[in-house]
Amino acid sequence: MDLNTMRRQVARVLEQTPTVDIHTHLYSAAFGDLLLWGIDELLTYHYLVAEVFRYRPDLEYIDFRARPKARQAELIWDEIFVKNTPVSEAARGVVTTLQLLGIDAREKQLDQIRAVLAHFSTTDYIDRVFELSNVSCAVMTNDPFDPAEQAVWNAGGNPDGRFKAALRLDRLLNGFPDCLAQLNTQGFAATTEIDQNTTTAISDFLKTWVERIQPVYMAVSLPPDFRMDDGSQRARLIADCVLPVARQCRLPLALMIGVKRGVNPELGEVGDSVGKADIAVVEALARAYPRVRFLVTMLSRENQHELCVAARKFKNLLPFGCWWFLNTASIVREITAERFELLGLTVIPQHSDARVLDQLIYKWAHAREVIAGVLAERYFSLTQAGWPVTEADMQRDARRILGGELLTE
Ligand code: RAT
Ligand code: ZN
Repeated sequence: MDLNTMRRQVARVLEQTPTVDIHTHLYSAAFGDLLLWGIDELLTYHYLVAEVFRYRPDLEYIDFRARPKARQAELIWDEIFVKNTPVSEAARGVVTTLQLLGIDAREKQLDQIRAVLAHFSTTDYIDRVFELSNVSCAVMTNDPFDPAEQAVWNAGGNPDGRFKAALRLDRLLNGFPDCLAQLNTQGFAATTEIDQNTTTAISDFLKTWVERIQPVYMAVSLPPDFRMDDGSQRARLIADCVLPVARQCRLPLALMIGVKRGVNPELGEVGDSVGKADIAVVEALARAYPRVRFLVTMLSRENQHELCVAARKFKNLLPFGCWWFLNTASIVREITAERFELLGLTVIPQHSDARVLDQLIYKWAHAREVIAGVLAERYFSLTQAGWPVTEADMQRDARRILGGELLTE
């Protein structure tokens, strides 16, 4: 078999493998308006908002942000898709999504696209998107301090098995003082002093939320200068509350390292950037807490090779995903090849980070295509070395890396 035939075969196997998407910002229908979907949401995705200012440097950030969402969507459509060719990864994603939904966008009429999508109910659309993307389960990002989410969890939570929870700890760990009032309202008597009483209260808070939402893991995003030995509130809360609860509840802790929040504050949530982190902090955590499983993704391209090496040294480290600015075809290809070469099939190559339901369609179409290309090359060189790889082997491997098997190991 030649390499191209093998590529096609692997691509087909990956397309047919139901995928567990281990990090999204999606919600089930029970969460009402928290679940975003449709063309206007797709167009106002923050990755594209960042790009529109590249084409229109004359635009004031504040003026753009003051527009209603529909007007923002129209502007982005016009600038990136009509007056220019949508070549960036996020822009191509909209095109792939429309194509796979069977929407003819050749006339570039936004209203026509809106009209097609207006026929769907939310629940029908969820079914359609899960079917088209072949995602079997999407892990949400659940913030225990968000009142809108609390209302849903208190009213019985999420009944849809295609969505699973993840307990996100950003507010607790990165802005602890701002959480105190809410912690107390929720019945957990914490104070600014991280003493025995406060660590007990926070641990109880975590256990209560674990019980309530049954998360697949706990997670936090961290800046590039994150350290455990700086005596910060964050480091103490991680050491004294989060890691003991992770251990006790047998929950992995996902560390998403390397985000510099608010580099351009005028852009709001669009203004975050990237910085290189110190892999030593990951090594130290993995070494000090061998019984805790760490899912790790790092935002800087420069950290990827050392993360692979760290995972060779610590079996409790599981690298996952090509996060955010790394989620472009050329970089996913590079990182995925590096991971397979250094770690075999013991990584979760990608997550979608979808914020808009429809994005599952393109993020997984694009990811599968790149992963298939990389895997086909590995298989091809094995075949050349006298080690034939059967379709059954490919299916088994695909289930392992896409099907969520590594998460439950
Ligand atoms: O990729 C993104 O959409 C980012 O804005 C973040 O949400 C990041 O993925 C995160 O989870 O913090
Ligand atoms: Zn995310």
